[in-house]
Amino acid sequence: MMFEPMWLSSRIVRSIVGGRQFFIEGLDFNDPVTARIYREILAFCGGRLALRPDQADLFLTKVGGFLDSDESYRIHTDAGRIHIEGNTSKALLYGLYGWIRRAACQQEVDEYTSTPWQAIRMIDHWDQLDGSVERGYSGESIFYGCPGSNSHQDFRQFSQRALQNPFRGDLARVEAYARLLASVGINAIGLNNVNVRGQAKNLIVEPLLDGVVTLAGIFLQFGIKTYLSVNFASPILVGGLTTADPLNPEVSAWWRQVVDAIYERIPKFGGFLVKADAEGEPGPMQYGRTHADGANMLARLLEPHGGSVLWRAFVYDCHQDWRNRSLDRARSTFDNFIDLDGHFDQNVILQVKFGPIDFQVREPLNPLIGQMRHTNLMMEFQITAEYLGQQVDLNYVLPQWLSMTNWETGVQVEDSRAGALLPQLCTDPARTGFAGVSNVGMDENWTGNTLAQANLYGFGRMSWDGDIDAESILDEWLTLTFPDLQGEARKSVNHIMLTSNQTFEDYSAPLGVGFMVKPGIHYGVDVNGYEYDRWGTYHFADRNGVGVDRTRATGSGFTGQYLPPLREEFEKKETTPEELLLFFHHVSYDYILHDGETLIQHIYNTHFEGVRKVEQYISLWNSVRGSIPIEDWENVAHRLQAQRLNAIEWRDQVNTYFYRMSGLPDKYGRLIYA
Ligand code: GCV
Repeated sequence: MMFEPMWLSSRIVRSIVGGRQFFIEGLDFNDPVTARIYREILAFCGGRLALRPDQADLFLTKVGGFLDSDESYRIHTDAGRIHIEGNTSKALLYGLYGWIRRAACQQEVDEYTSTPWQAIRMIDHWDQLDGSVERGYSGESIFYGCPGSNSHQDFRQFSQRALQNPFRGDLARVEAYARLLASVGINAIGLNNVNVRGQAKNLIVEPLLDGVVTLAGIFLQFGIKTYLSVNFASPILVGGLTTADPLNPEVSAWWRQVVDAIYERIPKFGGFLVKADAEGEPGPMQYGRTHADGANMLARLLEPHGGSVLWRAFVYDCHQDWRNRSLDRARSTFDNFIDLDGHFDQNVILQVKFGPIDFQVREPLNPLIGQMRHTNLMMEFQITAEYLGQQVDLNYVLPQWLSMTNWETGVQVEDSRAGALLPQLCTDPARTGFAGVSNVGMDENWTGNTLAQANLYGFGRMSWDGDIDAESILDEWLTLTFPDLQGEARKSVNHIMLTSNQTFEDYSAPLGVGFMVKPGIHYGVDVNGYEYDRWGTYHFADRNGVGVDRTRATGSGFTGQYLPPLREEFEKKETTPEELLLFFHHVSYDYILHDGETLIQHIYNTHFEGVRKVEQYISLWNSVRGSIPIEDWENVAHRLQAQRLNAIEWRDQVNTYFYRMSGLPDKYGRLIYA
């Protein structure tokens, strides 16, 4: 199957690199990244090799350690000749792609030095061995499934669909993917779903390990370390033991031989990603042990090889009784992990979702970030748009993610933004970073909605550059992806994308209350879909008001998990940022917001406005026909029609629901289905 080049079209790359003479110095030929650099220059970029420095117009030079990190690079121009320098081959690969990007985007290359602010910049795949992708909206897995097939639905019958050889074997696509990821600085990848089902539990042993070795080999050439998700009960499920108790010597002995055998085949293997004691997955708590006991047992086996354990902090009670108002899912991550601070080994990393619930369109920062002081953390983002329109509805999500990474935590350090804290409050700065759940699949354009490519691009860019903003990222992506898009047409696409996250929020759940989606699939409106369910995601609407009281004074006390001044700000309605009002408070419908409108009127206004904006997007998109390759234009045009219907359904159900609850009419007299 064919695939689009996304932001790395050979047309652009060759227009910048083609015909240039490279002189490469100081690299070690036994290193896979070095070999890859030569192939990239000659085969992918269309450059040539100069035999002598005086013939060259571009120099790639490994230098002796004067840059900030082994991934930093420097670009400078001297008498019209470009110099790219770095301490390692990997840094030079980043420098090469950094230079191509900067040249294509007409950014300065005379003197430019770049160092990533996050050490680990990881993509997590929720791909499964039968070819399906949990929460995937872009076709089947690029790693697993039958060659040529792209139609698997996730019916969760994995054992019945075990394949002889689950690996898809489309290595050209994997290579292109690795290149795309490296070009935006990604240096780690998780190859399989954190819910380790069916045959996936056997990826850690032969014969399936063989396929992992092949994939890891490709990623390694691009400086990307491979990780595998493991089932905590593997000693039972794979090893035939009777227990997976982390403190049982037979259990750790079993894991030891698994780990040693993996490193024999993949010496640069990154380690294990573990979802334990969460949403039905097995874990150490089943044996009366702690998360630290479980994580450290694995960490000690990986440590001699330089590997890490990425332990997910997404742990909560998913059998909550909705009648029990003393429980609050938002508290879970903090309550489960804060007392374990300082108890995790140095090669354990807690992977924490950015918000306390689950990738909703509006959440506050997870309070664990900034309060775990002696534990390595990674912030987790969801590039795949599970709750954000599933790559049907348009959602350029960088404004939201950056509001999380730049969130001021109030911690007394020089740079107290959430993202900056990770390497400051930890036991090993090299073991902190960002992880994003992949949004790619076998669709020709990789991401279902072509414009969703920008989120993958943006995740890489924001993981590397701590000072970049959503507009600059979009600007780069548009230049690289649609080089012919200019003038008014470009302004229109820019406007649509930059406002799309807010628009989605406008027509979906209001002011941070979240989860008014259809249960299970999580696309489309169902105001009470989760209200009387076990998942702990409630809005508590009644005839007086809506929202979750999480105050210390009268609610769940979640506000107390924050440091001052946030714990005080969130405690009172008046000082809570308005976009999070219903996350923290149960608010009456006639409460007056900052703009003078009542809460109920705000709900009506934003929902009418959300649909209006989508309709405006449709007419703007019609106006750019001809400025964008027709298949991409049609891809988005179809989805905008579906988004319009979705937005209308959200508007009408939400407005009707709250009208019936409150009995308060829209002051502008618009149509609400009473
Ligand atoms: C991989 C949410 C999603 C699940 C996902 C889970 C997680 O609950 O709906 O599909 O499981 O998050 O992050 O582990």
